[in-house]
Amino acid sequence: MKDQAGRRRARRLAIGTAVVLALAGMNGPWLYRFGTEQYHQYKINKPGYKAANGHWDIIEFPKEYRQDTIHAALLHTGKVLLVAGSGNNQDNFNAKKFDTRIWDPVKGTIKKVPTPADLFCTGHTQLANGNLLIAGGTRRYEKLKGDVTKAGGLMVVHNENPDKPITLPAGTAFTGKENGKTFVSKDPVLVPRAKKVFDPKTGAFVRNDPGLGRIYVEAKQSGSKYETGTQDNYRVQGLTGADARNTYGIAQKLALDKKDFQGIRDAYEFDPVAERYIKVDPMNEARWYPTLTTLSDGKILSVSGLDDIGQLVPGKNEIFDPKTKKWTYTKTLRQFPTYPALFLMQNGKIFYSGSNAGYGPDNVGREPGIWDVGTNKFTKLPGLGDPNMMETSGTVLLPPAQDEKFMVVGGGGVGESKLSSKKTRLIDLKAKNPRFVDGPELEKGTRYPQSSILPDDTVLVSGGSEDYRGRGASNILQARLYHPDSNSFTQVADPLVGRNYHSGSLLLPDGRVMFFGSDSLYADAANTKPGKFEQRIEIYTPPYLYRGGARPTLSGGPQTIARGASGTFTSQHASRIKKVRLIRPSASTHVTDVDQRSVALDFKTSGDKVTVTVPTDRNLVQSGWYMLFVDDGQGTPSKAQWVKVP
Ligand SMILES: [Cu+2]
Repeated sequence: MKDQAGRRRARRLAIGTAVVLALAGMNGPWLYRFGTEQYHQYKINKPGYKAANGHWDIIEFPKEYRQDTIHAALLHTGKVLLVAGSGNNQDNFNAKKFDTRIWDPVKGTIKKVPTPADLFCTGHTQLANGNLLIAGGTRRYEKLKGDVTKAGGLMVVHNENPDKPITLPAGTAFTGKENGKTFVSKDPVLVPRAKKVFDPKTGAFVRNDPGLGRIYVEAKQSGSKYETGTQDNYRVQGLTGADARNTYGIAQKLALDKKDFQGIRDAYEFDPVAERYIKVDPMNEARWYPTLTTLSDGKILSVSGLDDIGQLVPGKNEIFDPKTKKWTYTKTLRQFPTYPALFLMQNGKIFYSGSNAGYGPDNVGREPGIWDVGTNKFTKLPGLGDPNMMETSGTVLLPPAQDEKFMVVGGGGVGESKLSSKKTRLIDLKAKNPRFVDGPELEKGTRYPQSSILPDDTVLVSGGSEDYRGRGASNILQARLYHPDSNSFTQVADPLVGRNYHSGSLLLPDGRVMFFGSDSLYADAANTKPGKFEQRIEIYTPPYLYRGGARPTLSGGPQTIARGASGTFTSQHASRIKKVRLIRPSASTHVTDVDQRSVALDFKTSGDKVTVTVPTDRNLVQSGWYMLFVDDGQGTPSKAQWVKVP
């Protein structure tokens, strides 16, 4: 008690001192700022302002529920899955503290969900059965230069024997033929047998192509004297006879430089009804930062990521079959930087906008194009503005999805570059010769812009930062609505919370938009104090919910409508309905959300009924759960009804 009273007194004294200091420093500008802040609060809360600009509200969870949300997905229960894993926090990782929450945006309730692995920087997409497929995550945190004590890196083990594969156990030693230095493997590796190559015309044997295995090796002892300068060929210790001749390693420079994050193979389905993770077959490749995209046949393509030794996956892509729940490699290789923005097109091919989240060499897979996964043909798309600033840009399929127009927003230079782009770029994939053209500019160069499709066919573009991870206090507290019909932006109310790296947004079934995450490198403008992860949620309520007058109602109707089929719903405002939209729920991380899309539906009204028809194209309307919105003549949407397209 005495202690507490003493502390309280001390605090009162401290507050008193602070007030005195503030008063001492008080002058014109301070009073002015106080006054403008009050006026600002008055202004942004006026009904007329909200009806024109919308409104932002911060949501802070009770302390024990807060987490570093890196991933968010809207579930067909109307709740939002928020995944942190270790949340870019090495202490959490070391303590195996992996977090997931389920939040009900209407009731405001929040629940903890046991998290089976470190899903920090996993990939995800909505499945036809209503589950969320989640694959990849974190095996090990990065080690920055200076923290790396043992020289190490990638060893590519070669097997020249066409008759059998060879397994090298963990702890295998490799000695350089030139440099004489010895490195030891951290894990076992299976090296496939060599392939015999024959001349296709004569059938004569030409050569053996060695089987390759990739493994991380490091020096036995600490220190820079064990570093190597350049590429060398390595003898494998402990092998004899033909094995010793057929098996060898090749490594580039093995040094004390930064070691990147390492991925995991684990994959899960998240069941929104049971609210738990269900383990499925692991991927063939470990992946940290993969993109998962639904293909024409309903299978899921998994692309890119850093592998289990922290290297960009060398073009090995794989496909998940939701029926067998197993993964199979695609037949050919194609390499992309991490979290590539890959979208299914109406012709069944994949559109790659060039957006990505920033790991991988700057000359590999950076150019946008159209990819035929079956034949592996890749047709480059010309005209992209600021092509060297595609990292941390955002890509969105503009509404309605039928038009197949995409917008690429902002972005920055490779790695920790200070460059960032003000541009938006537009491309019409239905044009005869599609090419990017510049759209309206943002005021500032913007990395990490969050973009969400709204049911009235506008796109909310918000936040981001001018410099890498908000350096120099460069968060951008601005939001705009993009109007595809007039190709223009209108600025709306400013968000209250800055959001850069590890952030995202998603449309809620009631027409509001939820924002999560942000991971500033520094807490101050001078870049001297470490940043803190942004754990607050923010909700944007668009102008259409402040217009006065009743929003259209929508109720009843079937829960399932097949492609090509119709369903009849009840609306007290049926005669006012001007648009019907089917919106696929978001699954978002690192401002990458390849799931969200808004499909226009044909409809008829009669009395208080509205009958909607789902298009027949499976590439346009992928199987799964959707939010069905009806909009009145002002663009005011109903609340969504959930509809399953089988
Ligand atoms: Cu990340």
